[in-house]
Amino acid sequence: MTDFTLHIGTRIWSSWSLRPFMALAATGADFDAVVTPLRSPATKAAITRFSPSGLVPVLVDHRPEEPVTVWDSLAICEYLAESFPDLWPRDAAARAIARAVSAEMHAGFRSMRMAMPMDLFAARPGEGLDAEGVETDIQRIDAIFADCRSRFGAGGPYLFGRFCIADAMFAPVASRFRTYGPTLSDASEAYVATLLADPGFKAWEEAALKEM
Ligand SMILES: N[C@@H](CCC(=O)N[C@@H](CS)C(=O)NCC(=O)O)C(=O)O
Repeated sequence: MTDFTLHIGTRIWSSWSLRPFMALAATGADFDAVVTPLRSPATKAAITRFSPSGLVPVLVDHRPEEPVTVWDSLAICEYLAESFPDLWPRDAAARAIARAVSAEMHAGFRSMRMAMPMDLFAARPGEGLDAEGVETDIQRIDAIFADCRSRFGAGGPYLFGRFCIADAMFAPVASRFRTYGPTLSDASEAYVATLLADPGFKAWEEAALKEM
């Protein structure tokens, strides 16, 4: 048996599932990803069998003493960071900002989420960009990317230099930006390219192709 099972939704759509997948992939831990197909009449009943919230993602840590089940993408990432502390920046100030932007992503940007749903391999340039609130969301995300890269990114191409949970949280945004093509600053363009080339993201795409 692997150390972890990560229950996820259909990869082309499940933006919430992509986040802990990216974090788990970055740890190098041994894990299985188990897909529950979304958008089917059977979805809710199937997810409810293993998920207390009725939502994916869900992580099961197969500890010999007692398995631990964790739901919610950010809670799963935090749980992983207990065992893999490098999932957050080491510096306390950088770690605090990484947590703040992760929480902001987790709780916000509803207009962008609604108007620009993740659809991994789709190309819909311009669609959804004029919906109410979308421009404001995109400008704020662009500012987060540019600010983190300039203040904390000296050690590598990710928001805080090397990969951390904040990058996992924004990976679905990179996919959305590729699909819908908003205008971004040069710093954000470069960072989006980094996320799209990340080995965890590539592994997700490869598995998504096999799911289709
Ligand atoms: N806040 C939750 C949101 C999870 C969520 O909304 N998951 C969607 C799939 S991406 C889901 O499970 N939907 C259930 C359904 O479609 O019935 C998290 O961060 O994990």
